Amino acid sequence: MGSERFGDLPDEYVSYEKSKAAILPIPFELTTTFLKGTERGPGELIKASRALEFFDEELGCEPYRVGIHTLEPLPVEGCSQDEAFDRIEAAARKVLLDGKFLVSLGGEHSITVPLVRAALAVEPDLVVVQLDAHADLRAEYQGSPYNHACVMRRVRELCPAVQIGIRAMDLSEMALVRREGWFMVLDMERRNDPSWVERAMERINGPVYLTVDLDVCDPAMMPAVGTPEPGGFGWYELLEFLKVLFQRKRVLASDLVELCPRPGLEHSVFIASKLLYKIIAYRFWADGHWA
Ligand SMILES: [Mn+2]
Repeated sequence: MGSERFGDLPDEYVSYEKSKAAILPIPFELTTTFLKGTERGPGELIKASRALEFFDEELGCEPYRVGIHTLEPLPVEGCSQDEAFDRIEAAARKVLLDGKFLVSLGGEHSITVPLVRAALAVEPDLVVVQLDAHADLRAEYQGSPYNHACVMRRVRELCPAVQIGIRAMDLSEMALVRREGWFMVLDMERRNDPSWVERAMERINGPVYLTVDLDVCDPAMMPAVGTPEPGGFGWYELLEFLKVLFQRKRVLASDLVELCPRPGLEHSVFIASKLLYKIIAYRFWADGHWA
């Protein structure tokens, strides 16, 4: 037997060839700065997915019928950052060139850099949409330009990005955003001004790579993250935005990162697995799959 598959789905819905969606577990953790354990995120999420209901009561369909293939976890534990990034980029590029909707599971947020590189090889006009509590715009952090606190700085060097839900940054990051005129929706602004969704849609003028740092959520709902921050999205607020995003933009690939399982916080892991399933559901609902 190979490794665990998402949802323990029946054989006819999991082959690589027939599946429209592919899940890539990336248990990589090297530079997290507060709580450790994100390398156990992908495995625990997949384990928790066995408890999911596979009917989507909102969309009135069974999203797994598009086929969901779970790839082998990438062997990146103990790798140097360079080696891990090369493996991540190569694995992601193959799945994208095969025309599948790719959802990668972290692991720490730094994995988004090679994932975006892979997506850019397929779609040069890519725009990255980041849902995150943190700006992650430091030039370097703790001696590394590829620390998880630098991920969006590296992404911004590759392509345009839209940052949403931000509620933790330092003065230099805010100065940089102002100076460059970069688009960012602070979590406070999101709460106070509903026009943020339309403003974000205007700025997303190309195919999308979606990166979801789970700390964008309210830590009351999602405490199992490496760096929890007060505030953030509730479940339905998050779904409402994702539904609009998938409906209006072509989303090529997504990741869910920074899940940091800890005893007593199993609900977070289950919620993350349900979020992954909703992302796949919206992606193919937007294609008219269940119209
Ligand atoms: Mn974050």
